[in-house]
Amino acid sequence: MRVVVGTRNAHKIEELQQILSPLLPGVELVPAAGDAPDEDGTTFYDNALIKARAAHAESGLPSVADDSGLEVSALEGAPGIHSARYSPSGLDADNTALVLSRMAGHDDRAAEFVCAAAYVTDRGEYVIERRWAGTLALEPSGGGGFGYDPIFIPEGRSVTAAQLSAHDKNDVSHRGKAFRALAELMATLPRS
Ligand code: ITT
Repeated sequence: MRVVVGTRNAHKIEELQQILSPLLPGVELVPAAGDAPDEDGTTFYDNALIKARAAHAESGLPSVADDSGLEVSALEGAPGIHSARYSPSGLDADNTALVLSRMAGHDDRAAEFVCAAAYVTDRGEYVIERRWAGTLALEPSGGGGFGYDPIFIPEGRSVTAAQLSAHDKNDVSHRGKAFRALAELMATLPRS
């Protein structure tokens, strides 16, 4: 069985391969073709469905997609669904620098990653959302992961997400938790 992955972010695709492959034996994950859809939803949930629906409509195959981002309490939930393009360049280093600069003067450094994982087939649509709590570091550290990982210190850890191994990150991350729950659900559904 082939399942299309409706994301263009290579880091996410790599994480999804690592998370889903052991749980879905016999399932081949293939990248979506065609143009990315407009993410004009107002929630992670809506945008994940928009991406999975577009991949399904284009391919005719069961499709998964991820919409995710970082919510910072002191910034009233920003960057949130705008995480990928928070700074004008949209580069990871610029996005993280902008978050850190907006945190100047704030004592509350609580933040959470959010991931909505969507699965769309001819028979139905499913979305599961999971979170990963932590705090913001004062400066970036670590070379693993992507996006805001270098400034995110997961709850219960003393290093940033970018200092965790890929395995350790997937074990506890928003994406790991959301897609493991989705894979459990997918395994119970008829394959169409
Ligand atoms: P697709 O829409 O093609 O999936 P994207 O990167 O634009 O790719 P999103 O709109 O879901 O995806 O934005 C996700 C952004 O949130 C991502 O670019 C990072 O900046 C941030 N992010 C999400 N998960 C993350 C993680 O595990 N570690 C660090 N940053 C993350």
